[in-house]
Amino acid sequence: MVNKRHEALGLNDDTVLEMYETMLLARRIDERMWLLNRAGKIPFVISCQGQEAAQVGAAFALDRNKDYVLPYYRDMGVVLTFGMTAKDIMLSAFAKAEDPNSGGRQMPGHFGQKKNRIVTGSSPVTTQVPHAVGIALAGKMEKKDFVSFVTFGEGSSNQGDFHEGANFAGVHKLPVIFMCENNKYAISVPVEKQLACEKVSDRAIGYGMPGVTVDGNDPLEVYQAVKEAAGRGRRGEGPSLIETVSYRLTPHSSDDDDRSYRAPDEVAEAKTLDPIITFGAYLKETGVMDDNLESQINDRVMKIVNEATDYAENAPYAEPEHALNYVYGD
Ligand SMILES: Cc1ncc(C[n+]2csc(CCOP(=O)(O)OP(=O)(O)O)c2C)c(N)n1
Ligand SMILES: [Mg+2]
Repeated sequence: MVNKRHEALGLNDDTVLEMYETMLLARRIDERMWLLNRAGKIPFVISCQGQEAAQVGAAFALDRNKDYVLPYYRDMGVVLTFGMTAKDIMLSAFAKAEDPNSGGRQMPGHFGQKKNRIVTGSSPVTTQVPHAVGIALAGKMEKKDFVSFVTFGEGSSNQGDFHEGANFAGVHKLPVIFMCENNKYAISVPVEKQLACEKVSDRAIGYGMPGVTVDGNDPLEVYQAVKEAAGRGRRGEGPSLIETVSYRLTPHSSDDDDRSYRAPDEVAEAKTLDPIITFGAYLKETGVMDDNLESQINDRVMKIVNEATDYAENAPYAEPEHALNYVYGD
């Protein structure tokens, strides 16, 4: 039997199964949203597909009762782990009044839910980074023991917001975990045309923090890196930069045609490393999951996705006169 790497990380079989189920739920919600989009029922999809392992591995390494997360638009795995439900996400996709993210006001993928300390982001990429740093500063000033976890794409790591936030967090030794989900593309621009350095994590040294690059298709490797970074943050040792390398398995969004800038062979090749498949295989090789358990998990996930879809499709839209609520203070 294959070595149970998860045990060396302090994870038991039930926890890694829960990780797998969360990854699978994210994938199946995402797949459903593409179908709904192509059927003309929801306006827009921006996918997590290919990044679920990085997202779920990272979120499981955090404290879901006290840490703050500032996810970017692909982070369905992060927000599901932090307590957002499939129903919440579908309500957002259908832009319905009950959507906890924004009452149906924003595009899907703008995750935000106060009760779970999921801090809403904005459409300009990387603006969540200075916010995460500010939250960490507030936590340090108030002597609270949470870390703030922020994610962004590798293309977005070229924005000034990232560099300003990382520098400030480095100088003030703030408990921030910067996680760059490198999926090799920024819309049509491949990573070779985005960065002059070899790795996004090479940038950490410039801001006085440790930087590592890990396999973003392996939730256990990501878990370990984030766990270590969270420990450093909680001990007052400052921020960390983690780069997870995976691949964007879908077009950039439902409005993009990726055949115009990348070869189908390249996508097919990346699919052989699909974390849903490779982590499922690991669970089987280690005897944690068998075919029967796999089909039970799959059935459970599909039931959740079906119920969430039906609920959200039938839910009411916001009243038109509510459109200006919360735009300005009362
Ligand atoms: C400041 C800003 N510039 C440009 C855009 C348009 N835009 C949206 S997503 C995106 C690509 C981001 O790529 P990356 O950071 O690698 O994230 P990915 O989508 O690959 O996960 C761009 C250019 C934007 N939203 N904000
Ligand atoms: Mg990218």
